[in-house]
Parts: sequence; C-alpha cells; structure tokens
Amino acid sequence: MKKFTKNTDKIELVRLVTAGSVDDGKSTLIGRLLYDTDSLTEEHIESLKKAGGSVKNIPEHLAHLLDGLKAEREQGITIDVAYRYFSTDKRRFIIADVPGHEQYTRNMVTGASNADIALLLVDARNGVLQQTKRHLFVASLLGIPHIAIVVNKMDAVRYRQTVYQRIKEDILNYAAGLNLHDLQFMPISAKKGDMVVERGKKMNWYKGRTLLDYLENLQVISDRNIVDFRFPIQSVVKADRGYRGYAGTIEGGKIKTGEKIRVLPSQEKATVASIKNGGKATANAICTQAVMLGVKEKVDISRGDMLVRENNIPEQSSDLEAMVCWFSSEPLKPGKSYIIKHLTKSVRGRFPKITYRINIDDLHREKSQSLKLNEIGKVHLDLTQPIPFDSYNRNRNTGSFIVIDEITNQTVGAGIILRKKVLDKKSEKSGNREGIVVWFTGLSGSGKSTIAERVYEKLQNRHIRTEWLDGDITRESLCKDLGFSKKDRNINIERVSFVAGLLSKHGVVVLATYISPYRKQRNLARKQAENFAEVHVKASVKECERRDVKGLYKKARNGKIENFTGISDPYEKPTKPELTIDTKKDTVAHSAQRVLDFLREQGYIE
Ligand code: ADX
Repeated sequence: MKKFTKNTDKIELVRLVTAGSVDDGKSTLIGRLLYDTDSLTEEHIESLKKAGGSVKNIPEHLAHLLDGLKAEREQGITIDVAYRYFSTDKRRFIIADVPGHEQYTRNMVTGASNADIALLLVDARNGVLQQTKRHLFVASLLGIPHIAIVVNKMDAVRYRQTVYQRIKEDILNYAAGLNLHDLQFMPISAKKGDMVVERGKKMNWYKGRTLLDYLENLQVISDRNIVDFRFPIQSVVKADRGYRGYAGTIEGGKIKTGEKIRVLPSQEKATVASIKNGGKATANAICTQAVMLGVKEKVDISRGDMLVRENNIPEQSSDLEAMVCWFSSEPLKPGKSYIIKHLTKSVRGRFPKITYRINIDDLHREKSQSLKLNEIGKVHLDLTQPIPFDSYNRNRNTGSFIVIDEITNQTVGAGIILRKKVLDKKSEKSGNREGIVVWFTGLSGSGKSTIAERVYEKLQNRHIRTEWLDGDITRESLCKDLGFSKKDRNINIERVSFVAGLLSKHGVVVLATYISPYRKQRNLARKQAENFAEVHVKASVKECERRDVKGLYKKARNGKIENFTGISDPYEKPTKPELTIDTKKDTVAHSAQRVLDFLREQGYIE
C-alpha cells in the first residue's frame, strides 16, 4: 500500500463534488479514498466499529463509515451536503458528498457551487441513467471546470472493457450537446480498490490514470475571478470614535488600502483606509477572504450594498435572463412573487416568462408554462429593485441567486444569471399601445421623483416608450421664466400638462412629477390627456421637513424662500387619486411596484 507522509502545510486545496444515484457506491468510494490515503480519523473508525465493522475488514465495510451521516439525520439535523476531507502528499481535498435521493438537483447545486472537479458516478451494471444525464447537465450549467465520469462496480461486471466502453460512448454522445471544458473517464471498483489508489490487477486493458493519480495531478484551472473587485456588505460594525467597519466576503477580485472604490447602488466614491483579516490589519485582500474594510470618507454604506473598484462597475439591472433549477414540489408559477437572494441582498421578484424548459434526455428546448421539481429552464426575472451582478460565466458568485418562497421561507430554486434582459423590441413596441399621463403630486421631498425614477427605469428596460417630466428639470428649461407665485405655478402646470397630454396621445407613458399644489390645476392636467392617473405621494410636512433632502424647508422656515408649499403656501390634497402612496410606510421598491402593477392591470404594459 502507498504511504503518505501527510505534510499538509501549504499544499494545494482542491474541491470535489461527487454525484450519482442511490446505491451506485458513492459512500464506498469516498470511504475507499479516505482509507487508502490514510485519512481516516479516530471518529471514523469508532463509527465504523459501531456499525459492526472492524479496522481489519475496512474495505468490506467502507460504506458504513459514511453512514455516521445517517445518525446525524436521525437526530433531526438536516444536512443536504456532507463535507469530507482527505489529503495526500501533494494535495488536500474537500469532497462535497451529495446524496442521490430525489432532491438531487438541489443538493448538487449547493455542493457544486465552488467545486473544481465533479466526480459523477455511474454504476457499471446500470449504465447511463436519467440522473447521470441530469448531473452532467447541471455540472455543465454550473461551469464546473473538470468532470470525471467514474464507472464504478466494475467488479460486478467481471471487469469487462466492453461495459466500460459502452458507457463511455453513451456519455460522449450526450455530452456532445453540452458545453464542457474537460471530461475524463475511468473504470474503478471502489469495493475492491481497483483503479482508485492502486491500479489492481484486473483491468490491464485500461491504460489511463487511477482516480487518485488523476485527482493529484490534474492541472486545476482556477475559474475564480481575481480581476473584478466585488464586496457585498454583510454587516456594518460600529466601533469607537465613530469608526465603521464593513464586513463581508470578497466575491471577486482583490483590493489594497488606498484604492478608490465606489458604493453601489448610491455610486458614491470612497477610499479604502484599512483592511482587517481575522482581526489583523493587512494592506491587501483577495477573492474568497472574509474581511472588514474601513473607508476614509464619511459615506453611507449599509448591509446589502456592494463595494467595487471606482472604474470597474458590474452591470446593474432589475430585468434579467437566467437559467433556473427548480427544487420544490410546488411548481414555479410565472407572475408569482418570490424572494430572490443575491449575495447579501434579498429582493422581491417574479418570473414573468419561461422562455423554455430543457428536456434532460435529449437536451431539446420545450415550451412550458411552469417548472416542476428538478426541472431546469430559461426564464425572465423581473426584480423590484436593480441588483449589481456579473454574468455567471464571469463570476460564479455575483452571477447566481437562490429563490425563496415568501410564505414558507423555503429555498425553492437556484438560478444563474445569463445577462441583462434583451427585449424582443418588436413585441413590446408594436401594436397601437395607448399612452397615459401618470401624474405624481405631493410636497417637496415627499419622494415623487425617487419613485418615478424607479418606474422610469423599469419601463425603459421593457422598451416601453416613456418620458419623465420633472419640476426641477422643466423649471430650468421650458419654465425657466417662472417663480412660485400662484399665477406662476398655474402657468407652470399648464405648460407641462400640455406637453404631457400631447405625448400621451402618441402612445407614450408620461411620468410627471410636480408638487402641483392646487386641485384646479391638476384637474386641468387631467383634461389634457386621454388617459390620466393621479398618484398622491403622501408624506406629512413634518416628515418632509425631517428629510429635508435639499435643505429648502430650513430656508423656508428662516424666511429665505417665499410661498413655500406646506409652510407658507397651501397644498390641496387630492380627493380621488387613482393611487395613494405613503412613503413613510412603503419602500421605494414597493411604491414603484404598485405603480407598475396599476399600469399592468390597466393594460398599459404587460
Ligand atoms: S409646482 O408647485 O409649480 O408644481 P414644481 O414641482 O414645478 O412646483 O417645482 C418644485 C420644486 O421647486 C421643488 O422640488 C423645490 O426643489 C423647488 N422650489 C423652489 N422654491 C419653491 C417653493 N417656494 N415652493 C415649492 N418648491 C420650491
């Protein structure tokens, strides 16, 4: 037997994921690897004895070894993926052991998320099963860099080369339709030990490497993205003297102290002042490290935000195209609201469309209205807020998400982001879509523009013809000559509602954000358009004054601004608005969603 000296310091760590179906000998194989590489711990041996085996007949009882896991299950701890460790003189390995029961897709997606190599087991007696194909498909979808098909139980087919060849051909035929980087095959008997660590004497026809030889010598291409710095904030730690630390895991790239960064979504700039790793100060940090950053400037950074390099910004969008694997017995319902967890941020979202479902047997694309348990499909994802992301093939971490059921709180799916949604312009633009004026009224600082901006972005993403008229902007151009006397405000609204009405008649969805304090003027605006919806953005003077975004309330109180709405000029509340939004209670995302829902219900958008 080979001897291992186990000097494990500083040797390379390789991540494996194993997958197979029930009874294909996965436990035996892992046990064999642990045993033949001298990686068994006292604990393993204890549990082996308990299970009725003894150290002498370990090879016969290898599978028991891993059934310690069963005991954990019986105690009610739900472990989907068990991690095993073994090492040789050359490398250390972590194996994510993925159980092969009916939840296999979920387990595989979980276990494979950062794997370097996937070992897919095939039982020589059964040949290629649907599950084998599914695993291979998921492995290719997840972009696992190396895949080894391990044909196990060769002893049970009398080590016949023809059996192995047949399986290899079947897989190669199937894999022709997949996007795989590196696919290898090896015949083994985990039970007898052939071709795992030792070559054995029974398969002289096989000239390739043993499994361990393969694992030890494979040049592992790291697919970690070390270029694009991505740091989602997990938590904000307040310390002495106003110091704030931003804690999280670096999900891409690297960073040094003194580098210029940007906070997303606010786009604010800052400079990295300090980096702490495990409590110790350091000058730089790299992808996968969990660190705490301090910044020089006083900027607003909170949990869920992302720090990136100043000039290397990820895409940001709320409309995405993705591939989703569905894990729940309750099928994916297009249009239903789910929680989408992307890095440290959770956002509401829906899947308005399933572009196609993949038939795992022949890889054909099929039309489908939903995705059932273990099914995989391409979907559109419509989020209530934009997220910063990279496509999955650029960064596995920032390019993936999980789907959580709002009510049960269970993970029901996982997805990988392909790209920002490219719309079928024809279908959205064609037809004589009607326009509408959506008139946002409310005090200065009530949140009109903030909400409208979100709605505007959503409509633009969908290629809906949209215009946004905003008080602060038209007062710099179209209404430059006007002040805030009653007369001037009336002219202001007259001009703007004329433009808005005109545009809406040409099929444009117009968002107008004006204080428009007088009821009479708003009714005039309504008359100018064929379709009109008044949205009352409600916030009390007290609340707006507390926010005082532009510092105008303070000035008005000090008498520096005349006729200030809410302070020295009246605001007449709408009596029958189509929509009322309370910005003290509702988030921006939710408020924008309500406007979009209204437009959808009324048939202005799909
Ligand atoms: S409206 O009353 O004529 O509808 P409009 O929406 O165009 O007002 O412009 C409001 C913006 O002008 C406010 O958001 C604020 O920034 C600025 N402003 C300046 N002076 C006043 C004032 N006296 N009252 C209200 N807003 C003012």
